[in-house]
Amino acid sequence: MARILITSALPYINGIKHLGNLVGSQLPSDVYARFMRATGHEVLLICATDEHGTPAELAAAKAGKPVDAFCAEMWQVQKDIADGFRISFDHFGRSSSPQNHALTQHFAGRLADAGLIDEVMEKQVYSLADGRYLPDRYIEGTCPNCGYENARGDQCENCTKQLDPTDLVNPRSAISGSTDLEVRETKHLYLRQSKMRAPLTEWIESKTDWPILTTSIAKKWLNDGDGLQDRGITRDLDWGISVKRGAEEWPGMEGKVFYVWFDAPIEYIAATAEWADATGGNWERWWRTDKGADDVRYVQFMAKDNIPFHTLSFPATLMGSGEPWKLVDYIKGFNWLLYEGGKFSTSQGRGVFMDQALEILPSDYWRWWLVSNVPESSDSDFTWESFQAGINKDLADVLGNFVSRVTKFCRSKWGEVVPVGGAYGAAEAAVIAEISERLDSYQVHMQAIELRKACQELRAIWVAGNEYLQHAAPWSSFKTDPEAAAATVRFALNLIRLYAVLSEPVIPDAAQTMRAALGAENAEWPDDVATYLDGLTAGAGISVPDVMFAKIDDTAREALEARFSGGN
Ligand code: B3M
Ligand code: ZN
Repeated sequence: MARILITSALPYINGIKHLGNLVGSQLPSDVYARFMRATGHEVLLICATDEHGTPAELAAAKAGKPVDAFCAEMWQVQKDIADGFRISFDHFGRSSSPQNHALTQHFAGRLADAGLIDEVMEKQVYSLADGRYLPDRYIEGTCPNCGYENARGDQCENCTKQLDPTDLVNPRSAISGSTDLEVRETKHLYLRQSKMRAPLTEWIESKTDWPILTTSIAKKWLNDGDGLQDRGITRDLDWGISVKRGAEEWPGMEGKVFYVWFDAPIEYIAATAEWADATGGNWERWWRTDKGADDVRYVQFMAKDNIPFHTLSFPATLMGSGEPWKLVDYIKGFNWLLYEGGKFSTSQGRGVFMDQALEILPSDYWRWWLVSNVPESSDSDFTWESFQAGINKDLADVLGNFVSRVTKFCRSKWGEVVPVGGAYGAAEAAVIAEISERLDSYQVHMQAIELRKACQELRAIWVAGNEYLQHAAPWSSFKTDPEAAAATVRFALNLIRLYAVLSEPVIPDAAQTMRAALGAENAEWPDDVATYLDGLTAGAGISVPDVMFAKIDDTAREALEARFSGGN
């Protein structure tokens, strides 16, 4: 038994996420956590909302709410949606928590003591009308290169030229449109990441088992020069964690806050402290290698754009502190989920958002399609046709149909009990042999977090039951050899119990339905398949569950296609 710390990238607070965000961290982290718990490991699954930064301030302003109230509300919304998708977080925290304030300030103090922080005077654009400094992206004007009128302060979208806000002709605030801007000098803290090159390189080189996607991105930024540039870790904003050196004031930094990407990964630790405060748990046992965390295996889940921050900046913070913090052992990064061949778009209403998904269909339908099509080795494409096929074929025709046929046939011939009599023979032995092999590889894929392959095995395990039932045909044998038919149905009911347990990491609600039908609420993960498939007591009660998966017909699919195609 191992101890496994799992974190899912923190969803940004400013809006409800789409299915692409769900499949890129929260959902796979949950599948892995559920599998690891089911196979007897001690697991802590942590996530939180990422609440600071300009986008949060602007989203709050747009909603006409104070930013703290806005964040509190959106935290609840995101938490409810995660619950709706049955994401089994042990704690869903908030990066604005007091624990994160203290820890972020603590790290800044330690980094400063280690000589890893520089104080730098910078020129920043201040908007008198907005009463605030404007980050580069919030300054617009005419591109000096191509004359495009809506170029942003960091880059011209039209000609792709990288810009400084001071390059823009006729600059204006993207927030208010005001041109009453001035350049002011302001002091900021820079993390001297460049000094961490040697330990970071050595650490990344040692991670020979990481997925190629993760290491290739990490090494690109490491060797590119750019990735390890010294990086500003403070901002002139109101909302955020005040810049302090540990518990002390930081002269010259009054009224400034830490950059959102500095405090967000620290929230992984702080959220664990939040969990500990709420439950009486011990967070240091998960995070401090001097307090037991050297036994922990730490796995992170994230989309690929977040990889540089997790392979360079956050480890630089942890290592640079000079304290014994637990570093990540394995980073599972994901490619993009496309929507009907293109991008999901919030502004155009293109694609399905997490709240809408749950209004349309139960969470297991989404979980099954998303996990079995998770963008592991390349991007994957959500299409309604593929979704319809996945639900109708895999869930309804294969799994749902098996459960329904077996339980209904049982009820019609023996009543709601596990049939007594008969004995297993060669056909059952063949299924046991096949499933034993497939179970091994299902477990290997799950342990390796190869979720697509794991789903293929799971599906094949369901198919094995269907084929067995088709051949054994108890509805025919019942007339000539009722004992044989009893054995077949008893074996098939045992298969349902096995399916409940094995399917739980991916489709937990359906698993619960199957468990309940078999009176197998407490069934544990199988060890030996042959013994397991003889586990139900003959004569014990069963029930016929309601239809587990309804098919999606073409009319319904077309309506969904039209509804989410964008253009609003
Ligand atoms: N909030 C990225 C995002 O929402 C960012 C992840 C932080 S993980 C520490 O896409
Ligand atoms: Zn341009």
